[in-house]
Amino acid sequence: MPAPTDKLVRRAAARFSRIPAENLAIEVLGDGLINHTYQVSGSFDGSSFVLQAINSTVFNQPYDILYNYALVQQHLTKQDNAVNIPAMVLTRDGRGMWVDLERNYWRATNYLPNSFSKRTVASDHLAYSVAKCFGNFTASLSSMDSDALRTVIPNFHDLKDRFIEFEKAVKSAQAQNLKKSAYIISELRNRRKLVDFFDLVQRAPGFRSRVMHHDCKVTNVLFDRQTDDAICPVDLDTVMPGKFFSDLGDMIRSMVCEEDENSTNWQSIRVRPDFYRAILNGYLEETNKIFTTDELNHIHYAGLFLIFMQSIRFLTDFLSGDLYYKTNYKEQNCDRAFNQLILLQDLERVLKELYSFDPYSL
Ligand code: GN1
Ligand code: MG
Repeated sequence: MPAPTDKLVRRAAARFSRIPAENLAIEVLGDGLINHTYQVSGSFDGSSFVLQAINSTVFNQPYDILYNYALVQQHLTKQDNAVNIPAMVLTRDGRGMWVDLERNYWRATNYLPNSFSKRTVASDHLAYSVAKCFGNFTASLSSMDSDALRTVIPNFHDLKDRFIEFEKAVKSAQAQNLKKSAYIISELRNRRKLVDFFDLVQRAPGFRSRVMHHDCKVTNVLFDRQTDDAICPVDLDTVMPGKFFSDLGDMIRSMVCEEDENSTNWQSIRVRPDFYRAILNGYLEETNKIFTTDELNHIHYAGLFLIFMQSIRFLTDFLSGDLYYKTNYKEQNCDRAFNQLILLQDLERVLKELYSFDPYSL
């Protein structure tokens, strides 16, 4: 999805604001790989909101996002001590979405004053704070019927399906791309056992269907400027039914390493064991009362699944001609896949050394 022109962004912003378009200050926000996101501020009263153009190739039922958002918000407001999520901002004529002539779907949420986001976390305490925040989200929504939510992207965290798509991409890839990624392909294939275990998670009743955020990377949580604590999850487009591993897994994936998924400082891509522990502690403090014994006994699969799946997804996109993720240079998706593979290998080492856990020994 090409970025909307400045003129179009301004027109969209004006739909959600009583302030005339020419008096709105607009800035690109965050570094999402799918949607285009902006912060819009009124020059009169200083109030801000977050405006987003939804990528309707990826989210082909954009109204389902609003439907799920409203259900989740309603449920959270009814729970004691539940995290809050930013309120939806409606268009001037009271709608949740504005669709322009190019069929871009625009929607908006409140900007929380004094909030900001981070690309990585610098201390294990911060990692703990993020994990506790998302843990609160999981636990507060565990009393909700997950089937009430719409499935916005079918098979989204389905490792089996992702692996099949990856093998298809390998079959139809160009020779030079196969050559460039031969090592990554073979290392990913060596980890087929993770797919088999995922298959069991899909079928066994001890792994419940749960409301999952499905994109719990650190950039999707807001921090408080004063206290530096995590205050609430954002980017709720992929909230839908899922399994226990998704949210914990993405937090591990995005916080356990001091480099993010775009880094090519291969030497620095490694797991910080104290951060791993802090993430588990923060998340489980909130969720151990709602997770089943099966889920708790298999908790170490969360990080492995998500990092493995992300490496597969980046490589699939590279092999298919970079159709899905935004990229800044030609082989970026291949680099991202390699980054995630190194992280996966290091997590396997840490789990074996510190937790005597080896997912491939079964
Ligand atoms: C995408 O657009 P963004 O950055 O919020 C992706 C996630 C990936 C992530 C990798 C709908 O999220 O699943 O984990 O990139 N979202 C979708 O950074 O595919
Ligand atoms: Mg997202």
